[in-house]
Amino acid sequence: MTELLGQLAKRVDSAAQNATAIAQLSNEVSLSIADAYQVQNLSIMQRIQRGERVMGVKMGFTSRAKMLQMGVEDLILGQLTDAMLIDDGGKLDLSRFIHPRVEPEIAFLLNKPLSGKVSIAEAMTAVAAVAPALEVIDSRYDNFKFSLVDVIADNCSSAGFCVGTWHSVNQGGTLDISNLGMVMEFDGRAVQIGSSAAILGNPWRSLVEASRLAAAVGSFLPAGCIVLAGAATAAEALVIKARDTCHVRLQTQALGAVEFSANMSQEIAI
Ligand code: OOG
Ligand code: MG
Repeated sequence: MTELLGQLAKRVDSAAQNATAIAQLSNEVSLSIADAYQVQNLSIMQRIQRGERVMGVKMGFTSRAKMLQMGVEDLILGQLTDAMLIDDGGKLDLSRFIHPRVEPEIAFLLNKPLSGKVSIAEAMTAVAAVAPALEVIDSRYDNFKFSLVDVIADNCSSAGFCVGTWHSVNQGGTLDISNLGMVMEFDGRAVQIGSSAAILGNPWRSLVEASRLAAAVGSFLPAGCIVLAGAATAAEALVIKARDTCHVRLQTQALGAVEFSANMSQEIAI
């Protein structure tokens, strides 16, 4: 079984590297959730062998809008590496991806580890700062369609993340992020509008769930880790023509904005 899981990890990893879609793994093999997380871990090990460094984790399906869009109703946890980081205000080359989508998120920066079952109050004391974030997802599966185990094995579609200015939460009391307006724009046009309340009713809850899910796979969230809380709205397809640019921006209440410019460095052969 371990050998099979290793082969599946190579399959999702090379699909990501070559920006080529593959068939869902579940068409061929029956995987448990634990198997799927093992495939995810083995694929991250491939990245580490190429010199990438794990910077954090991301939660998925923490909002109703995302569950409905993708037809999956369970929370999932994926891993973020430095190769996925997009500078705030930076450029993103979309030719690296298969069918990228972008979603509005909130990021946490931990200054203490979190492990196992924790309360919201405990989770809060482990957080140094909060920031607005944009996540780029790119399922390695044909037509962006998958089952729960498929998406877990594919590192929860993780492809890129862009974090805005960090707002310290430990200085001068609390920062209320429970119901912040979030507007995601493509070239100045609003494409998704929502509230941080859509993330499990309160984004802090996502941190509690991230700690629980990490423990379920024998892991924890270390100090210095970035945690993406999950999209507040449905994801928006980032489709542009060769040589065009799309300016993607998320404006949030209280936390400010985060943005990047997406372009295609290569012509797409038709
Ligand atoms: C899976 C990733 C979900 C989120 O924020 O809910 C996710 C997907 O939709 O492909 O990142
Ligand atoms: Mg996301």
